[in-house]
Amino acid sequence: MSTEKIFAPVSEKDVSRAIVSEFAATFEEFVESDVVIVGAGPSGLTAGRVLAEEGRRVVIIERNNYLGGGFWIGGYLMNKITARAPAQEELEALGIPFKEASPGLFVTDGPHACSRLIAAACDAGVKTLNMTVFDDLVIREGNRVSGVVINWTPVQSLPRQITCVDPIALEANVVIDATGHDAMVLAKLAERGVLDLPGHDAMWVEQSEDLIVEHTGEIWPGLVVTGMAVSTAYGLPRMGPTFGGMLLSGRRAAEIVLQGPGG
Ligand code: 48H
Repeated sequence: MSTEKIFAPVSEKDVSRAIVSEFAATFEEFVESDVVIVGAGPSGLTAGRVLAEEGRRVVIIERNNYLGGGFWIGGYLMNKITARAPAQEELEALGIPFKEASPGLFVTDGPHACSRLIAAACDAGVKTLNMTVFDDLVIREGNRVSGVVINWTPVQSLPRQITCVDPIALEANVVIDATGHDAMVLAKLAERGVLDLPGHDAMWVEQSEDLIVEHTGEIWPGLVVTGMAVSTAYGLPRMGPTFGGMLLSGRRAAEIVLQGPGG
């Protein structure tokens, strides 16, 4: 039997050191960035990718271990994703295979589409902090949003009587709320009574997606809203399991940041 080893001689300390030093270096860099996006669903990943392609330093905060939000599965736990024209152009640009289910309606495999969307954001230079939960906003002069307060997701499950773990903050020129139905970033302003958050309306596919893209934008100084959070913010109809509006809203959010203050 050969005594030659297949793998390089690396010990436990080397593995630990590689993880700690790389994580710390990335984290240190993104303590201050151009854009912080909260939520790694289809709208947040698209906004992040477009911004990073334009050279912006972008970090996405995601409370789950996995990225992708609701883009892995379509409706009713079935893993097919649909998109209405012209959003198939977004799928095409990412090399996601799809077919036309009926005129103007396209269907693709959720896992294939979602993994491509994540990879494209990472390839463009977006950094991600997963298992990290948005906790609050940093707000400064002129009521301008200037960053986010975050914590490790598991901290939320610790009993208060055992420990209290204070969060930390990241600074950014612009924050994007891409947290979907719950609009968690906007909810912090609503909690303080300074923003009305009506919640989304009933389903009406043909109305909702145009309205979401139209309403995507800066909702508070330094704070842009995208994706399903736009419906929640403005009381717009929901669209059900079709995702073109999320992709185009993410792109629109990025364009607004690029044109606007802090862009
Ligand atoms: C960190 C957080 C926090 C927090 C939430 O839900 P998403 O996929 O969001 P969108 O808007 O990109 O896409 C919406 C789409 O998936 C959908 O639900 C549709 C089309 N519904 C239509 C209908 O009629 O029902 O992703 C949001 C992401 C998720 O990954 C969350 O885990 C994350 O945001 N998130 N991350 N801190 N406090 N809250």
